[in-house]
Amino acid sequence: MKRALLLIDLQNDFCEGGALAVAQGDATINIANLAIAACRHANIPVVASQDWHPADHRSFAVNSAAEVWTTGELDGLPQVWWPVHCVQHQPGAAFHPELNSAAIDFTVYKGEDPAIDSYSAFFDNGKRAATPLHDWLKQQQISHLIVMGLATDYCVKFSVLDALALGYQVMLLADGCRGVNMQPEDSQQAIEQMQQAGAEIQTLAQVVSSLQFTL
Ligand code: VGL
Ligand code: ZN
Repeated sequence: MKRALLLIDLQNDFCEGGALAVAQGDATINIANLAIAACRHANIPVVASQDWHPADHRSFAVNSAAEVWTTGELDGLPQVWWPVHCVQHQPGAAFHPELNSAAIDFTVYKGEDPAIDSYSAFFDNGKRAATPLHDWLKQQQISHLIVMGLATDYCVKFSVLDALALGYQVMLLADGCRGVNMQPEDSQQAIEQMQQAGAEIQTLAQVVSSLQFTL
C-alpha cells in the first residue's frame, strides 16, 4: 500500500490578508508542516495543488460582469463569482511563506483555462480536462491519499470526491482544513459529504500515530 500527502491550495490568497481569505486559513499551515514532517519520516511523497488562474479568468466577478459572492452560470455550469484571486505568478498565488514548500515532491496547477473553474485537483468542474495528478499518482503506484487544505467546501471537497471516484482510499485530515462558508454550515456539510462518499475523517494526531505504526 503506497500513500501520498495531498495539500490543497495552501496559498496566500486563501490565508489572512489574501484576496479570498478563509477564516483561520493560516491555522492550516502549521498542521501541514507537521503532516509533511511525519510523511517524510515515513517516506510518503508530498503533493500540492495551486489554484493558478490567468488574469482574465471568468470565475472572477469582474470578468463576468457579476457581483462578487453571488452565483450565476459559467459555460453551462453553476458558478460562484469570486474576487480576483490566485493570479499566476502573483504573490497571492504563492504558497504561504511559512509552508515547508521545499518538501513538496510534485505540484499540480489548476484553473488555468479562463473559460471554466476548477475546484478539484484532478479535473475542471465540467470534467472536460484532467490535470496531471492522477497520472503522476498512478506512476508512483499510490493508492491511498491523506488530504488537507483550503478550502474545505470547494477545492478540498471536490478533490476528495474525485479521488474517491477514481478509486483512491482517502483520509481527510480534518483539522488541516478550513472553509469559505458562504453559508455557515457549508464546511460541516462538505465533511459529511466526503465521509458519506467513503473518506475517513481523521485528525493530525490520528494520522501521525497511524504513520508511526506502519513505518
Ligand atoms: C477555491 C474558490 C475559488 C479553493 C479556489 O481553493 O477552494 N475556492 N477558487
Ligand atoms: Zn480559484
